[in-house]
Amino acid sequence: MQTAIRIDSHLDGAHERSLADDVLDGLTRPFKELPPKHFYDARGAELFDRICELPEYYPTRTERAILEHDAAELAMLTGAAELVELGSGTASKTRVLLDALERAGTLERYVPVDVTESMVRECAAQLTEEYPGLHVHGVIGDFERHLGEVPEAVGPRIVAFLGGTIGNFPPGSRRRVLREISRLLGPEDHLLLGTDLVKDPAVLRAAYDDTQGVTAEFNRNVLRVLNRELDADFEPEDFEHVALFDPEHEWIEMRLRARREHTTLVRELDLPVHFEAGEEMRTEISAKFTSERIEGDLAAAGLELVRIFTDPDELFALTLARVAQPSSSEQPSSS
Ligand code: AVJ
Repeated sequence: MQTAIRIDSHLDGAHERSLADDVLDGLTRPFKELPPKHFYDARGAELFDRICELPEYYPTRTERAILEHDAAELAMLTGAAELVELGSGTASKTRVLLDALERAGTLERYVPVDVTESMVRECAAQLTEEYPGLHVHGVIGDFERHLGEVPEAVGPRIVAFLGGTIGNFPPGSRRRVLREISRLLGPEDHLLLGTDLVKDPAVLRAAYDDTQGVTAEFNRNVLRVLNRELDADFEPEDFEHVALFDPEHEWIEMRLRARREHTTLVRELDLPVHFEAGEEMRTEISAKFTSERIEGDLAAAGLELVRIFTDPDELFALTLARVAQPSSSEQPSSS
């Protein structure tokens, strides 16, 4: 008998090395910068969950509403036997899709890909219980490095990259990530991509600078990660949370602004880091999209749009895409 759960782990200390490399690289630049992926230790993940519940932070609940509204349509358009989810986390939105695929009678397997081992194991156990007959093949790893470890498809698949996380990548890397994801897609498969949309800057700024200060705490949490993992001596309260909308790039930037001049020591790297009073360090970009940008990025990755699903206020988009079919104009028939 085949067991319902299989989990492969690809964690090998590379994550810790990448933190050290990113800190050495990012904190020695003239404009200091830390990549957002290091926000998510246990406390960071918890703070992010709280952000998702905030009245100002519309993306999570809007994406869920779109899924709830259009899951049946997605099941019909894709006929998917499996759902591969990149950055699956607690898989809370996943159930909406799994329900629709189960109702359509096509669901066979769920493949969560996430760096957090406990989340992959717990959701595998829960989902196999909730969906009798479902196989779960978890991949514990980083979606920037371990996409090659995703198993062969068991049938038509949806690769879901939800939440708007693609917006964390600047334009060039974004297209590289999409191209790598596209390698998981055969001719019968689909990508389901969540992206936040361009809108009133005041709405955007509020979503990243909530009145309760949860996002500020989330932002400062990266300093606690550095303190713990690299034996640094940041004083998180020495930094002020900044969230601004850059209208030229159409992205939100989060920064940490030093309240006073000081030098921090990152002991594990033997690295003193000096901050001027008022100096700002970039900790995240979160790109906001138009349908043109979504289509352009897809095309650059060899993908084509099937359909964009959005909410009535057009706050957020879920885009269904597939590998670009050579069009008749590009490939004139030789016969
Ligand atoms: C998880 C990357 C989609 O950019 O909105 C939330 C992270 N940062 N509040 C986003 C985040 C500040 C979030 N993503």
